[in-house]
Amino acid sequence: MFESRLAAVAARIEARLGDHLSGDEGALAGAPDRLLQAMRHGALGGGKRLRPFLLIESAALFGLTEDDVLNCATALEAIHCYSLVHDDLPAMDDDDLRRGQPTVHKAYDEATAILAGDSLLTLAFALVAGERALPAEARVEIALLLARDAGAAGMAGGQALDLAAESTELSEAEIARMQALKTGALIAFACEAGAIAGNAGADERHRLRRFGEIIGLAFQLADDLLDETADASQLGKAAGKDRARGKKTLPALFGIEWTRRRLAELVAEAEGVLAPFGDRAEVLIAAARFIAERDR
Ligand code: GRG
Repeated sequence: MFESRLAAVAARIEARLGDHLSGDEGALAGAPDRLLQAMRHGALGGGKRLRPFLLIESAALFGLTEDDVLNCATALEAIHCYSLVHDDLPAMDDDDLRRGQPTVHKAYDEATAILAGDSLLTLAFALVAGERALPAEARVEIALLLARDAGAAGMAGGQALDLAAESTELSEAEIARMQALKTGALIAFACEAGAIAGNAGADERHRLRRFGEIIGLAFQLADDLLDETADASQLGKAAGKDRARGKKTLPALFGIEWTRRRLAELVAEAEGVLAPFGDRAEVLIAAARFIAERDR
């Protein structure tokens, strides 16, 4: 049930991204063909689309439909895809493959990959601004939150801390901060943006943010656990490099059993935060479980 709902949202995000990246309309009308192709390469044909799913389901808690927030959800996925395109660059993780395909700089070239990432990031703000079903104040608030959570005080800042960690050892608390920004900020944004779109009260909005932060932690922990339990042949190049560099992760420090227990605790905490919503939060709770127990 949960997986089919996720697949349905993923298909809609794929279609909406595809429409925008055709370059036939909106902010991308008239963009150079090769750049559009590189953007499509980086954004289409793969990915779980979890972040837009969380945004849509958070908004649904307040009675909004998928159509009401589809552009905001697509914007979030565009930013996620930009981050992956840039993360794969030689100056960052230097990866050849992403989602089973050559990375954008391998399929095109480095400069084009930088520009494709830049353009996906920029597109995101046009999509939020154009979310016609939402009042203008909500669009502005979501855009400001997105700027914080994707930028230097959020995901990009977390990436900077991660890169700096290659030359210094991080403490457990520093690892947690880096991950909360690098991976957690966009996931927390997804849930809080749904609450803003739904005109939630302060307490409800705070609960959605907190839920997002908790499942963001679980997401990263599950990712590190997948790397830790994979044998060398299953490891992606990035994870293999991380392991070779001796990069510290919590599963590497505390072991697999500790990690599984911690994941179960995080799911229970996430459930507690959403308890006041009762059965309405069922899909979000299922998402938390999926994130903690995922095998991909
Ligand atoms: C370059 C500004 C900038 C930021 C990069 C997100 C990120 C920051 C780097 C990605 C590196 C990485 C593999 C992090 C681990 C967690 C993560 C974000 C995994 C990929 O997300 P999924 O599993 O990917 O949602 P799909 O392919 O499903 O979209």
